[in-house]
Amino acid sequence: MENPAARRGHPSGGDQIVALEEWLARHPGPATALHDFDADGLAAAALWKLRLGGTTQVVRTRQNLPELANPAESVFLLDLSCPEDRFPWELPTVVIDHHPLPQRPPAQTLLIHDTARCSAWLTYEALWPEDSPHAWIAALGILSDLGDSMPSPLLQSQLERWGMNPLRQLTSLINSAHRAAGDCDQALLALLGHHSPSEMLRSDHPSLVYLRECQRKVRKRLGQAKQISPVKRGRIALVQFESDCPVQSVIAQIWKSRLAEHVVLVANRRSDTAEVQISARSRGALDAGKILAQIGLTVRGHAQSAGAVLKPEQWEQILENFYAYPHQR
Ligand SMILES: [Mn+2]
Repeated sequence: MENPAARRGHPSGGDQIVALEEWLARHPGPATALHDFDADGLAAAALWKLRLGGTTQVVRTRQNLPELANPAESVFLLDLSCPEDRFPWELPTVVIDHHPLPQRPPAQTLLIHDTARCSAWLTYEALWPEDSPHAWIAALGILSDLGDSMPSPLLQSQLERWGMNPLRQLTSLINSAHRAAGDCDQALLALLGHHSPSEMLRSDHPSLVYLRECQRKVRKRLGQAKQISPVKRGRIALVQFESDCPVQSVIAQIWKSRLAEHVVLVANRRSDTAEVQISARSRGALDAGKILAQIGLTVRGHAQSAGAVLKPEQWEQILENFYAYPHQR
């Protein structure tokens, strides 16, 4: 069998992709792809739908997986981690993801997994030949999750072809849907409905009109949140604000570059929902999860990039621990 992944230096030597080919042959029935709401998850979903044509369903919270909204015979889980033990459905499932794997992935699961890549990148490699016209969509996912200096031949070839600015602008537009607490299906429609970055940037398609509106709202909210100064206790720098947009990870990213010695902890007390959204970032050897555990806060994700969603009363308790923190050391 032809094995493009092996040629591209895929870490599994292409085994995962051969396994996916076999899996697709065994499960020809209707499939649903559950996907994350950011540019990586949306790009993965667009690449999946362009190739397999099934139903997509955006997952609005990363805390738990929803029930399937449509009947399906198999499921793809894109950029949503992999749960421990079981899914909320009893269907054969493919997980395409780059987050750390659980101890016991659910039975009947095919894993397309690599922590050194991102989900759009893995989806593109698994489903598309190297020179497909959709490579720019994968590049948006890589740019959003891994940054422009990622030594990915796929990303670098697309940056050369289309330019850094257009791809950055599109990544920002795609991400503005979830950052404005808006309709992420509009971002998916925008990716599916355009043939190139330049066409999409110039487009007056309703999905683009919508995304530009989201982007204006996000810029306004970010401008407000950027005014807040961090409060430091021990190795933790806390930035706390109230907003109707989930902009906490952008704010955490901004402070991370200025606070190399601290775990940046951003708390967004959502004014439109009864939730406090947490985003944590750190640099170097600082493990955000370990340091935040010292104030009783459990975050999910990577050592240097993690998050959580708390009830206001849970957050109040964490805040108390935070202000008492230096005395506990
Ligand atoms: Mn991702």
